[in-house]
Amino acid sequence: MTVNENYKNPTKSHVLIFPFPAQGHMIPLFDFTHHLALRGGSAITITVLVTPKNLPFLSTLLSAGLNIETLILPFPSHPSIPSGVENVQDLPPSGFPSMIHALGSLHAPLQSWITSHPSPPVAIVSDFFLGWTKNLGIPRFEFSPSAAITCCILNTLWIEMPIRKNDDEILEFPKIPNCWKYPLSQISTIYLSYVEGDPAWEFIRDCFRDNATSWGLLVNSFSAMEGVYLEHLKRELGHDRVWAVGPVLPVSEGNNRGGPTSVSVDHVMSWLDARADSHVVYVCFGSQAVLTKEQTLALASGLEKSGVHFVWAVKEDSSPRGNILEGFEDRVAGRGLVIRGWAPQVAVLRHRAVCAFLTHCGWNSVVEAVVNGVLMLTWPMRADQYTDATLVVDELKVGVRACEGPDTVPDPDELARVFADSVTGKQTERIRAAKLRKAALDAIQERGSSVKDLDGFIEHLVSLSL
Ligand code: AWU
Repeated sequence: MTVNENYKNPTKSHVLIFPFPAQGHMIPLFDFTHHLALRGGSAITITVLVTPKNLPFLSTLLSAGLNIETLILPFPSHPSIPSGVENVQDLPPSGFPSMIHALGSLHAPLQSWITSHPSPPVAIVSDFFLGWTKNLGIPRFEFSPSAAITCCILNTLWIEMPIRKNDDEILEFPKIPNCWKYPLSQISTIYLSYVEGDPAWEFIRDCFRDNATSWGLLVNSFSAMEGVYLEHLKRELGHDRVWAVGPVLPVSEGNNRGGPTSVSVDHVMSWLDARADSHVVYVCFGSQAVLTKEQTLALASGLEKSGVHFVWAVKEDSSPRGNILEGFEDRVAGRGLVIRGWAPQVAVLRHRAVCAFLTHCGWNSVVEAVVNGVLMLTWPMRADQYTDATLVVDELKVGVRACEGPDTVPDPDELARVFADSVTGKQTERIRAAKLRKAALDAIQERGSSVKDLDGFIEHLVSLSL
């Protein structure tokens, strides 16, 4: 993406970027910030707000020689967050609400930084979990690391607050195109945990409601994939300051996208180089999900029975489980590569040898599979992953269901069939995935829809400082 020299802006528009401290949220917003700095050139200057322990994740961005400064504020203490923890990676999935609530305590220090700044930001771009940043006296743009359909569903849930009776109740969303409906147990985990009257939960509810009344919205998606939902959002929000700027991809293969790993990127790449085209299944469940011992063994059995070649990123938590895959790796040697810890996911999905991706349907993983034309085998577990899976399988038809649920232990024989079929069959889905890949790449070309939206956003930023 080249600098757009058309922006005439002598005063430079200063924009503050505020990510939510979780890999799946920081990665897309930092990558977006990189594209924003490149495209905006000298017309804008950027400050990124992080707490001290999340500063290392900015290393790639800060070493890119761009107009980017940092604002480092101490992590606020919170009764439910152990001292020293500043990222939800170090909390159980149930830690999201506490993290959202804790970060709200940055309001005062952030407000005083803005007020006392010699050249204060004209706007703030912040993660959708940080709706309170709408109340800092400058226009706030929500950045959604999730799909446009997720924004539609979250707006409906937190504004209409449908009564939750039981997990099996079917919740309908008649105002959203294609009339989505879900068992209550499959919609936003945070919404399901909401406790009326609890001050922390009232704060969280207000954060989500602030999203719907913020100045604008940026989504890591593109109009050819989610146009109907992007147009619904413009109608629902009452303005057209909705910009689809995806697929948001890393500008460079920065090292620090995640965490430690047992296998070097070079080894993974040379292993894949030795495989035939479209022969490898990649298995990864994002930066947070940790499979139970039973799920891990069932998945290993399915991979072994299937006979496919695979790369499996196994995420382990601190629980002392020993090597539950002992013997498995020997039995699949030569056709299976197990990575303990962080896999180079973007590079793996881009490799010619990879043909299918068993994924939990975190939105970044979906976007990365789409932009590489890789068939998705869906196993949604929580949060927005069920709606992502529905979009992928039922609407876009570029994936097939493999399993669902955070506690489900899959049948190894059924899983083996899905794996084998994903390498030899599913031509219809594969053809559709190739077409969607082209649409994704077109969106981020010079005259593509997402570059036009990025330009529209930058022009709007420049207009705020005139
Ligand atoms: P992804 O969105 O795929 O999954 P989570 O990490 O679970 O993040 C929200 O982010 C999702 O919509 C939520 O459902 C929730 C959350 N990665 C990697 O490079 N190597 C690894 O071994 C593991 C992950 C990268 C991957 C992607 C990101 C994970 C927005 O799912 O490439 O960019 O980490 O994000």
